[in-house]
Amino acid sequence: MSTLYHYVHCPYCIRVRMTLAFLDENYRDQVLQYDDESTPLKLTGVKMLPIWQDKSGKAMNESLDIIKHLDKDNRIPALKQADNEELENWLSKLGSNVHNLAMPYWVWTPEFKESSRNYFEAKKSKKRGPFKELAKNRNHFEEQIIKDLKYFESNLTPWYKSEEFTLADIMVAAHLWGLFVVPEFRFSDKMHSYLMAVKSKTKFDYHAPFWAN
Ligand SMILES: N[C@@H](CCC(=O)N[C@@H](CS)C(=O)NCC(=O)O)C(=O)O
Repeated sequence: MSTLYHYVHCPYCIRVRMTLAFLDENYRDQVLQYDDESTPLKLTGVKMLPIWQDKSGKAMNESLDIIKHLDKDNRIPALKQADNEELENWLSKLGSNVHNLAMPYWVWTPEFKESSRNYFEAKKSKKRGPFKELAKNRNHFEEQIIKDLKYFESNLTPWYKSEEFTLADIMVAAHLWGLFVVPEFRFSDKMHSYLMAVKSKTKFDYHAPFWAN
């Protein structure tokens, strides 16, 4: 059977999990500890997830390449190139604030053990500063996210820049899903309905790996 190696909180991994759920693929779900360097290095030569390993043992990374590989019958439409580029820029700005806000919470979910939590915090703090400081500034990150989401909401027609569900919706929802872990964060009614529509379309279940074994 094919295997998906992933981190539960990782937005790029969630893209692939949403795609797998949408395509109704059967696969082995393997959540890796964040401090496990040897498994990804052995599979692809880089410590980066998601990794998809097919039945023959061939492994690949890069979420969008994996999605293209899985969606052989082109069941998931894509937006035009220019819209995709705009979306990537928006996601990278939004993603930075989402990570700053959510990381101090993600590390306390059952995905992490003590050693992977310490590894994650040490690695991420190099770029973003200590998690204690991130947590102190959470109102600022939240304000930025809410501002950026307004731009996004104005492009829902009813899917992102489209009358039909596309890969862009998977990419957006995957980047936002981690915010559900932040206790006081609230999406607007419109965003919440949109995310629930993506969930219902894909049959994605964020917590399923925690209950799998
Ligand atoms: N461009 C890659 C990005 C994947 C990525 O950034 N994965 C992060 C987790 S969100 C990772 O594996 N980081 C490992 C590390 O920093 O140790 C994709 O789309 O798959």
